[in-house]
Amino acid sequence: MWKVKGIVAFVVFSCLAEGIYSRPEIRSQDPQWILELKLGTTNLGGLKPIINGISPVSCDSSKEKPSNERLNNTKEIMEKSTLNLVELDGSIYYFEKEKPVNYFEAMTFCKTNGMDLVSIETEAENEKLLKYIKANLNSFEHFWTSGNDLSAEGHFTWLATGEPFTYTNWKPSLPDNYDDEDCVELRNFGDGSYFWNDMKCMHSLNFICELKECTNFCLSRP
Ligand SMILES: [Ca+2]
Ligand SMILES: [Ca+2]
Repeated sequence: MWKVKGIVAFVVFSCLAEGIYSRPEIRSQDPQWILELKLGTTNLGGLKPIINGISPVSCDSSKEKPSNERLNNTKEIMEKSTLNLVELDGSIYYFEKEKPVNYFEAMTFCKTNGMDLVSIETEAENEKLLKYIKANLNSFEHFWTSGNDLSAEGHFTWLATGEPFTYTNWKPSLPDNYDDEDCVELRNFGDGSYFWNDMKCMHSLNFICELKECTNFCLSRP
């Protein structure tokens, strides 16, 4: 009997401790999707339908689509989206250049269109984006990515995937956290020189959305 009571007490204490010490700070100015993340009522891996009639891409590895079906899905999205999507080596991006917004508004825009702010995980992806920007958008200086160190200063992660940075392309001497900068931009420093910089999240910048089929993070889930 005492053993049962002990187990019950332990469970109750654990739940209380979880509530007291682990609950993220909820701020009224947070966008709805951030509130949902903090409250655990949404799943970052899930994608909303981009257009009526197109199913969201599943991140359940057991339901991974064959490559030809993925290609058809990509083509369908390219044909039907009202956004001016760009396909670069099989990946789909959206470059916002008309309406600069803060980091949170940029992520909200991407997510409500079935995408995420871009995560630049490899040198090949960075080069691919730069090649397109240099050829088409070289008059634009700033683009938000999904990178930030909001949760722990100096520890940068991609919000879209939850993964820490592995590949980076910081300008030398950056990130500098100047006046508490926590969100990562891809920036034209002039003369065709593009690097990453940490920037204050509330600045209004252009941004890049990325349509991810499914991340390694999702696929590694049981
Ligand atoms: Ca910072
Ligand atoms: Ca900086």
